Amino acid sequence: MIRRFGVRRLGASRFSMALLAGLLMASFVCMTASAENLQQVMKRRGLTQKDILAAAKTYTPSGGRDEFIAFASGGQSGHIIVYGIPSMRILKYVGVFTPEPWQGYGFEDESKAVLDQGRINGKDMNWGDVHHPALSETNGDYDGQFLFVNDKANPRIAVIDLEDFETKQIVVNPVFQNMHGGAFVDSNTNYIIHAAQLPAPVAGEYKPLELFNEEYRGGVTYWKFDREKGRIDPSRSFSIILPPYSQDLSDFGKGPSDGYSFTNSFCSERYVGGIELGRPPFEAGCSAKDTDYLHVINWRKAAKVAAGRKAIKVNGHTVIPMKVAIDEGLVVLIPEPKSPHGVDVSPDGKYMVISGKLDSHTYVYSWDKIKKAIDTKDWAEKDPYGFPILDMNKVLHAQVALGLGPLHSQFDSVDGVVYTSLYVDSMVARWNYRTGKLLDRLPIHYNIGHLMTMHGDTVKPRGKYLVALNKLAIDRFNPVGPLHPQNHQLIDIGDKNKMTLLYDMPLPLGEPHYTVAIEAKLLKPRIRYKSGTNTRTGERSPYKTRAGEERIVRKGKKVEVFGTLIRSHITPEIIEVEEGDDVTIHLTNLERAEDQTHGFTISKYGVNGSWEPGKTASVSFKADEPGVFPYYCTEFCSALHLEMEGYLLVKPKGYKAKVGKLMPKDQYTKADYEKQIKTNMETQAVIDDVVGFIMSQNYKDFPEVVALVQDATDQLAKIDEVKKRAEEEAAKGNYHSATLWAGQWWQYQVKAADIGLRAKTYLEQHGSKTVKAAKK
Ligand code: CUK
Ligand code: CUA
Repeated sequence: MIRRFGVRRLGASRFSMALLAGLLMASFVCMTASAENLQQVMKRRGLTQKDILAAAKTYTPSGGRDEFIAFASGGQSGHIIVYGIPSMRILKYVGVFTPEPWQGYGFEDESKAVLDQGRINGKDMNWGDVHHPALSETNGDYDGQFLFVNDKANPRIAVIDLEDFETKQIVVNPVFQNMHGGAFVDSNTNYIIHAAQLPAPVAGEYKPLELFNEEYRGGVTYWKFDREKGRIDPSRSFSIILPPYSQDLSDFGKGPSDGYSFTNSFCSERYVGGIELGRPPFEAGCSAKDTDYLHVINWRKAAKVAAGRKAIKVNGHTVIPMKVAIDEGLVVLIPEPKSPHGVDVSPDGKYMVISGKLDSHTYVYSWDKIKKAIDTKDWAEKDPYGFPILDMNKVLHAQVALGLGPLHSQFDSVDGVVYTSLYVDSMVARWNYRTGKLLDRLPIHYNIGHLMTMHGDTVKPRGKYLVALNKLAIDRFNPVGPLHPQNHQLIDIGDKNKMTLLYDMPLPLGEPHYTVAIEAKLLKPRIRYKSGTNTRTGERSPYKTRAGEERIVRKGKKVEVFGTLIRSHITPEIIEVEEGDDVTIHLTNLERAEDQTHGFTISKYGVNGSWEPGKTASVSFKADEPGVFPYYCTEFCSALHLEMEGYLLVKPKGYKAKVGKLMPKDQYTKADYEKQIKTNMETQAVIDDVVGFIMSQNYKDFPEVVALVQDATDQLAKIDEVKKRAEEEAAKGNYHSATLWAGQWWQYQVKAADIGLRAKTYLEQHGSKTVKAAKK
């Protein structure tokens, strides 16, 4: 039918007949290919019914959104990895402890200032061993406002504001040398906990290993979070000094156990290895005993003690010495399974689930029993430092054999149901911590570390999905050399009888440890900044520059450029300095439209940055190399992106300028000018059309469109001036210049039209007035 219609209609020469036949053949093949049905695809790709069902549970069509957003630690990369669940599509890498060039993080002065907060002993620590992200909580559930994450290697905590997914603050621990057990927050994000791991003399002092028992110490830091400011307040933070037991993972209590925190430990043997000195190694000595110590800490009382006179200052930081902690009854110890790796408090706050890597049992402790023992001072014994130890059997609720190498646990939306990772067995165990019954086990690939369920460490787990965060991928993906990606496996936990593996996602950016996932609807990230914002402080930048206020200011050897970025030019376009000048370029992105980011780089000067709509940031450098250095925008921001360029001229010392002609002044004629004016008139007609459409709609109901209209209006407002100049030059018979000014007039029109068309498309797609009416 189609074939006959086409041939009859087009007829014509042999040549075109041949061409047409070719085209029709091609379309015929296409039609066959596109008609391949599900069974055929399954056969071709070797997929089973089960695969198709799994695909249907994760596949997210173009434009579709995810139900949950996950924040994975980026391991050695020092970043945070953001991805969607169930699609497992990676959305962003957030630079935290490490520079991230795309976001300009660690390149602009403003973000350098954040990274600089993380300097230690005068050294840049441009990497981090990122382990545990924690989402801020209100009443025990995620509120979508902040993300905290720790660096284990260089003991630091970072604050990321989820308003824009940018790192805002890094704090360095002033008393401990290495910290693992954080970040975890209490039910209302008063404090962020961070526990020291490998014991060391306090405040980085030197002490010989022979004094390990007397001088080496562990401890826990409680960083005070100031909600109003969205920053950690070091002046109201404190640490408790603890025996050298290698304090490890921690968790805060909830509900009845709110006010307490729980910190594991390993190597409570206080063993010091030294295989080369003839001593048995750390791993032997650190796992000799059958149990280690769970530290139960009354942090609410500790905060009061920290504010009182018994606390001391070490490196300007508030510290509660061990003796004070013992006298005030802030800490009790409970024996826990050997070499534990996770302590997880149940959603109701009544149970603590702890697995020992070297004990095939997972232990469930009862908060009621612990509290009773604490209240009645029912100590079994004291440790060598004087901390009370409870009788494990009096506070245990259950011991459950789940499999080999149990590590971490997360909770389900179904009451009592918990999931535990089995590192050695490479499995996820589903079980009930109330009854102690094992419900199901699912093999994963391979060697799982943490696991994560949706809101799984809050008072209100959402169930649905579990992600196994596996340490080894081995054969799961196409090989990419000896260093393999990590493997995050998505598991369906919606079926109450059986867990089902849905999807493997390679994570190629360091070894992620923990991950947290929040309902996407709880996140409300902004799409633009208020014009002139220093995004790292959230305040208005003193360097904010408006259109028309661009300028270059010289004070002695210091040159400051106040510039702007907007499709498709950088103002100023030429920057002239002298060799040896200290140059700072402050740039403001004037755009309001969504996703209109500009980049800025100066070739061979190592200058780079990213400017999202409304952002002001600065780049500084010494102009120590004379020459001509092009600069340009690094984001493909518009049709004239390549023309978004300029020159930095660094004049050699003592250079005397010779006067010359910049460009020919008679290239364009009257005919060129008239041709350009005609084009401008035609373009204006298109713009009028688009504007007419937008104005006829309820566009003010769509903030995205309002922003676009503002941007377009800005562009159009610039036309008056260049139009006037074009006309003046033409009146004087300077057609060369007149043509160029008329050309610039057209540039503004094109940009306005481009923005206008985006607004029009948006209104059409999002159902504005007439579109809705048409649908009825
Ligand atoms: S850790 Cu890496 S698997 Cu730092 Cu929480 Cu357990
Ligand atoms: Cu701005 Cu490319």
